[in-house]
Amino acid sequence: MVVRKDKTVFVLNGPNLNLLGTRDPKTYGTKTLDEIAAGLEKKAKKLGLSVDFRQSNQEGDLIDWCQEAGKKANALIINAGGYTHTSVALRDALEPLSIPVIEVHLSNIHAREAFRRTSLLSEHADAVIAGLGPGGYDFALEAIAQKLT
Ligand code: CA2
Repeated sequence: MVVRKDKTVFVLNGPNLNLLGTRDPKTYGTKTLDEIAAGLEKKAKKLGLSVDFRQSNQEGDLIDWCQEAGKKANALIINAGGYTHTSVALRDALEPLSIPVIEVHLSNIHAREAFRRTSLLSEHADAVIAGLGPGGYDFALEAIAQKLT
């Protein structure tokens, strides 16, 4: 019997994304992060992938998880929240990764305040998706499925 091992995609979410669905629906939509995770896990199954979906408000956790992704994951999707615009340390954690990395933002960061228009992470991402709401995670997963097959 052949046992297929699904390829693993780490999906990392940064600060305050645990608050999705509680306020600011105009900017971030109405779905909670748990709902986004559930939808993505369903989609992953169909694509023959396995998703490891995580959120933390701590910069160090996100850095540790990027390092872990380098050892265990086949691809990484990251919405680093506010750390996108500030964290040199997180950028440094992405730099050595040799797996596909897709940066996702729910909102169009380029159509918002000036400080959100810069991402320190994008240079070390293969692609960036912004402004498509939770669907951005789905598109990222589909792109990764294509890249990995
Ligand atoms: O658009 C995105 O996905 C962001 O990464 C979201 C971050 C923001 O700092 C980035 O500039 C863009 C913030 C997520 C906070 O989400 C909340 C949702 C509801 C209530 C409060 C915060």
